[in-house]
Amino acid sequence: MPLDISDETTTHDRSDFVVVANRLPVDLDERPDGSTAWRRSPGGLVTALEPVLRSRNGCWVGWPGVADREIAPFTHDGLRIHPVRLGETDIEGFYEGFSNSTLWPLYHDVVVKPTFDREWWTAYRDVNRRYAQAAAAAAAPGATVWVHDYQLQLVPRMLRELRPDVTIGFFLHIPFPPVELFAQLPWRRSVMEGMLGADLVGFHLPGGAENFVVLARRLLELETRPVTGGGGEIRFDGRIVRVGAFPISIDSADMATRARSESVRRRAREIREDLGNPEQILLGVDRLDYTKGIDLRLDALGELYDEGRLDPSRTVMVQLATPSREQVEQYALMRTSIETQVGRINGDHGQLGRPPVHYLYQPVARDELIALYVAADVMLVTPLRDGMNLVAKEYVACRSEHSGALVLSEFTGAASELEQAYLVNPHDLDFVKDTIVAALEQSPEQRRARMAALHAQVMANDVHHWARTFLDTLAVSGHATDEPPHEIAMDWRLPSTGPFSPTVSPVLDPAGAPSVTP
Ligand code: GDG
Repeated sequence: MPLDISDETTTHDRSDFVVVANRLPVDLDERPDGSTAWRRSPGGLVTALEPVLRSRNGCWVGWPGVADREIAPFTHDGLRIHPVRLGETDIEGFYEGFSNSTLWPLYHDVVVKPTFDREWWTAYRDVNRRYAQAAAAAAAPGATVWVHDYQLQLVPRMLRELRPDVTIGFFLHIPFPPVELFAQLPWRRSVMEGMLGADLVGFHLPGGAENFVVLARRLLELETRPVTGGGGEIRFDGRIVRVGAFPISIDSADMATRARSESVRRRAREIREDLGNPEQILLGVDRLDYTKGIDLRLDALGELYDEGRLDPSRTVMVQLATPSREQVEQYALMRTSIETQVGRINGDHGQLGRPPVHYLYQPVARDELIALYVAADVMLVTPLRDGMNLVAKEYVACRSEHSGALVLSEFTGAASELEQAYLVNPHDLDFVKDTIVAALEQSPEQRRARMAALHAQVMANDVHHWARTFLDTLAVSGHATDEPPHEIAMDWRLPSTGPFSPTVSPVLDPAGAPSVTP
């Protein structure tokens, strides 16, 4: 039932632009003396959206990261914040359960078996409704609402029921899986219909957009059509839903500037000294997650030391693994197994005070991370599946001098754009090993040529471009089906699929069915 928004006493507080994401861009800092303060959590999303949030009286709807806190909407550093309350059982069922033990593994090629639990689904639906209600309360008449990611796929439709007057965009930050994987989900219809509540549904890659359109046609039997330049349109519920690919990026100029600063350069030199002045430094930076392929790159490194192809006194590795989802069993198991691997390599190949693998299981400050990027000769990014992977782009943005090399999994979204990286199939251990050696041994000319191309790509396509392109497309999307469908040439900078972006299923899309892409 639509929400009554006619009350003039409250509408002046509502926002013309609302971002809805699982987490707020601020964290509640609880000090030992019992006092609390809000601290900005730096992230690409808030950086990208800040100018729009400020110019359009914007508001951010999300969870503040602490359980069972009822917090009234407030303004922090000029940003309007609308907190959503989650209790302990919501966190278990909605966040740790359905979001991170059902959807996350299912959408990442079932690297780990997803759990289908009916109670988690109920929690997911209930919590999505709460976010939709908060967004409905925050949005001014005719506002634009941008909903983010897999935790909130039901919000667009729920929000549309409450507020048919608003324009709704949805962006998925993780891969959208091949059709036969998505079809395993017992609640597949509700999830599809949830996203179809949006006027524009965005993915990182054309392959994800294509999978979504095929599912709409095959599973929901909706009418679909391709759009000039890629993506598609779906007729749903008396409206046209636009679907497209918008590869996310980073604040490239800011990253490059920080990397060139004297303090970061100095810290990078100190890091090299602290590591014992090795000839070459390999670096891995990931949330500790089974999708990131940390174990595979350690396998490769261990074998290279075992075989004497790398000398542990000359080539060392730093692996920064940021703690993540520690309450989820698979993450705890993964941590133990990675730490066993690190221990074995250091036990076999280290000397006193000189371990070949330097492993940190803790978040580090932004400038420390950038100093690590600057210090590293070869960056190892080897996920089994990753929607985009911002770490790869961050490393490249830091290489203004065109030094360094990027070893990059073909199964990341970033591989579609960073074609000059050393692309690897992370499952092919011998190839990963050979590629690491090739990246370490490349000539300075090769290094410069490859990195110059990568750097130019990342500098030209930043997160501001991503946000602008999505919001511009959203502004011209969403119209009643009695109007002729728009013919909008989208800003496609990618080939129609990445090297290994999800493919269209032969199961639900039999050969001969009309393709949705041109
Ligand atoms: C999801 C998708 C998609 C990491 N450790 C520290 C730290 N980080 C920062 C990195 C980077 C971010 O976290 C990680 O982003 P990724 O893209 O690599 O990976 P996910 O967290 O899985 O992100 C992914 C992304 O959403 C955006 O759409 O690319 O595919 O899975 O920015 O720098 N930052 C600091 N200290 C750390 O210790 N300061």
